[in-house]
Amino acid sequence: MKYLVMIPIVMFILILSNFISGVSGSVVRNSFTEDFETGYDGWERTDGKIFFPRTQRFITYEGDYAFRMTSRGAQGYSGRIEHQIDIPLMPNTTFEFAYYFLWKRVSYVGYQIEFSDGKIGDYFSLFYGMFVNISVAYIVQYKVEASRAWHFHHVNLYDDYRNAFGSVPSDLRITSVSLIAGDPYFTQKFQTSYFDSIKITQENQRGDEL
Ligand SMILES: [Ca+2]
Repeated sequence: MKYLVMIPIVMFILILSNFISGVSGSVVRNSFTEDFETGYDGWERTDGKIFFPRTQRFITYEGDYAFRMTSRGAQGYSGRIEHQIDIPLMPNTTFEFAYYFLWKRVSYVGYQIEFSDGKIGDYFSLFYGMFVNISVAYIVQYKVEASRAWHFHHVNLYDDYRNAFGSVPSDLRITSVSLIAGDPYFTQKFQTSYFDSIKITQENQRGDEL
């Protein structure tokens, strides 16, 4: 008798789990979240020399872990670690991120967004140097931020893109997000930076996430 009852229950659980994975699958397509609580799968070095990249729990913004990048590079980047994504850019697309730096030995530390038309958006804490928007890249720079403190920012990617380039193609997508430490003056000094709480998502008018 027990088995007869269990079979429908098992079937119900299987159907329910399919339904849940189907729902979360649709959420994944429109948003990206990384909190580094379970490692850093999907993140790949693309520039610079990076020493012992890892998640660690001594300096975190949220949860038990954040990602640590110690880099010393060339070609303009001290270090750059990229994650491919594929998310449409819509009027309600927002980008949240947190970073922390032990010191200011290179020019900047922050994040880079790439779009499907090849254009770029940079969001970084400026240590020194001067950067201006160019035809393929816009820069949002946060000045005079303290070392050894977390800095969290929340921006609207659509507004930033439109303000920089005038209009937004209707089918534009976000193709990657990178953790960056920029060394365009080729100091080649060691820079240690921490990253956490990354979220690219579509917020509705009530401030909820779709
Ligand atoms: Ca975390």
